[in-house]
Amino acid sequence: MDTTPIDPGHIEVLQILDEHGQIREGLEPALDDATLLKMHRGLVLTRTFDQRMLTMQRQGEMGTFAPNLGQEACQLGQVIPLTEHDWYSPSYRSFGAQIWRGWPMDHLFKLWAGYHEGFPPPPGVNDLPFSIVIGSHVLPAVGIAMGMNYQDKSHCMVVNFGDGAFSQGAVSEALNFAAVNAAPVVFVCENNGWAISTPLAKQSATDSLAVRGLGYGVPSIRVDGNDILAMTVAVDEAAQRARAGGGPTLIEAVTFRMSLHTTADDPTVYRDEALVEPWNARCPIHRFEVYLKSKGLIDEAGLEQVRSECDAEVLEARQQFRDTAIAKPREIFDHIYGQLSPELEAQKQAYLKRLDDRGVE
Ligand SMILES: Cc1ncc(C[n+]2csc(CCOP(=O)(O)OP(=O)(O)O)c2C)c(N)n1
Ligand SMILES: [Mg+2]
Repeated sequence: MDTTPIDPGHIEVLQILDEHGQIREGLEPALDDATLLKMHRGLVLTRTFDQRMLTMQRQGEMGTFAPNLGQEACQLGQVIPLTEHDWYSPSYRSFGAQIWRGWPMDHLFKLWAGYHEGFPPPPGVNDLPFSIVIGSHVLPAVGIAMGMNYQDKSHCMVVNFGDGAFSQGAVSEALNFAAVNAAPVVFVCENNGWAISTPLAKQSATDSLAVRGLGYGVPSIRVDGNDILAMTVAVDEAAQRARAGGGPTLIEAVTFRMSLHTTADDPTVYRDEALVEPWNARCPIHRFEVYLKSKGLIDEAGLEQVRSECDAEVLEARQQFRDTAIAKPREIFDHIYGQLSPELEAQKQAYLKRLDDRGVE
């Protein structure tokens, strides 16, 4: 046996745009002006959608949903480098990425209001529906990536999961399987510090989750998840390596869950608000706006215009949702099993009778 001490490996940490909107020397990516402005619009649209959804939920128009305040850059950065041929497997908090990938917003409103029409990915969008069973979608994502290998396709899969999901055994299996088989997959662990009420320190004995990738032989990197430039560059590099046959990458995107876990949650009962405060200064949108202004790409009036255009777009989608979402209470047993068990069939008949008795269509 070779008794040379084992190199514990090296985790690169990437930040391009610091908290003050300053570029770290020599790291500015070559993105054209139109792309930078499109990225900015994507960030603002994501936040606007999030805020409108929260209001609609509080007014009783929306079901439970998982806000993504503060995680906008992290989410967009993981899909900006993807082509329409690449695949994306989101988590329940990924609606910013889904909008970027082409999910119409009225479709997403339907999804979160509980209309089954909102769940399937729109035609032509190579995304999977998300799974609420945390971590369960990561192995199937590797399977799809393996399929690309078998079919000799030079595309990749990006799969998103949280710091909490990383504790699920299936995620470890997925990393190992992908590494051994050089599956073209980019694992993006969105480390927002919390898994509902469980802080990272109770989830992991290591500060960084990226170190786990080294044990599987997966190139791994820790990225400032509130820096859209760093996220885009890291995912682009990983996606290119995957498409070229270089196998998987693990990206730990460090961010923070500024808001509620879901609208069914109240973090004030388990989280000291003082922990949230420092992250206000790390706002991913603000720092990108400082950068765009310093490049002369936009000014205060231009920012105001983007905000009001995004709001109008979201309100139009909300109207579309209101006009087309029609509750069909008679369908609630129809989309789960191909054939109902005798017990469920009996429940269905009893339920339909109640609707009949009350004159519900
Ligand atoms: C297998 C499983 N166990 C428990 C839950 C309940 N649950 C829903 S979200 C969540 C926390 C997930 O945290 P994380 O993976 O960090 O993602 P985040 O919500 O922070 O985006 C838990 C425990 C679940 N959905 N699935
Ligand atoms: Mg989390």
